[in-house]
Amino acid sequence: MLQDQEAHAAQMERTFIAIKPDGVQRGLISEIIARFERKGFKLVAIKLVNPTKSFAQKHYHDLKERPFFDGLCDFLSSGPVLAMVWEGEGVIKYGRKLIGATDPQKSEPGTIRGDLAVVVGRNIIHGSDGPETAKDEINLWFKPEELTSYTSNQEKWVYGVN
Ligand code: IDP
Ligand code: MG
Repeated sequence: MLQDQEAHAAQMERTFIAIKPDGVQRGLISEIIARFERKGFKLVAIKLVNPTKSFAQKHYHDLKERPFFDGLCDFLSSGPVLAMVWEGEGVIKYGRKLIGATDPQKSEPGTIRGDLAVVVGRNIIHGSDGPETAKDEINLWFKPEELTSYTSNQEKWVYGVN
């Protein structure tokens, strides 16, 4: 069924996705990007960054009481992270589905963590867990001028928008 342009625009969302240092070091950037791209989601921002430990602590502030917090922040700040923003209908929730469960031992085969990672401390990828965190994380990692806005050539075929 064809959607109209307004309904489509109203359902568009953005999420923050990051390939952690283990995913970068293991050469999994193209594999991971391909999964989001082939699905039909649209890349609107991307950069390779070396976050400081205090930046990592900001990113994971919700987890500061957890015993693994310090090691997690050391790890995130240990090497390059590929920071991205992906756009699409339902991309926040579905991005988490593509990623799989936090613990790769529990992630389904077919998911990124299920197929490509083994332990929770090296689960290769981060994805925002809801609309509020998506907004906060995009603002933390990107300046407004680093976010692009464009109509992809595929859009009418992915969404059936007339
Ligand atoms: P998520 O990445 O699936 O959203 P969160 O619960 O938000 O999972 O945890 C953030 C990150 O902290 C995880 O991706 C993982 O790298 C790490 N982490 C979570 N639980 C544990 C644990 O029990 N031990 C070690 N690291 C953990
Ligand atoms: Mg999380």
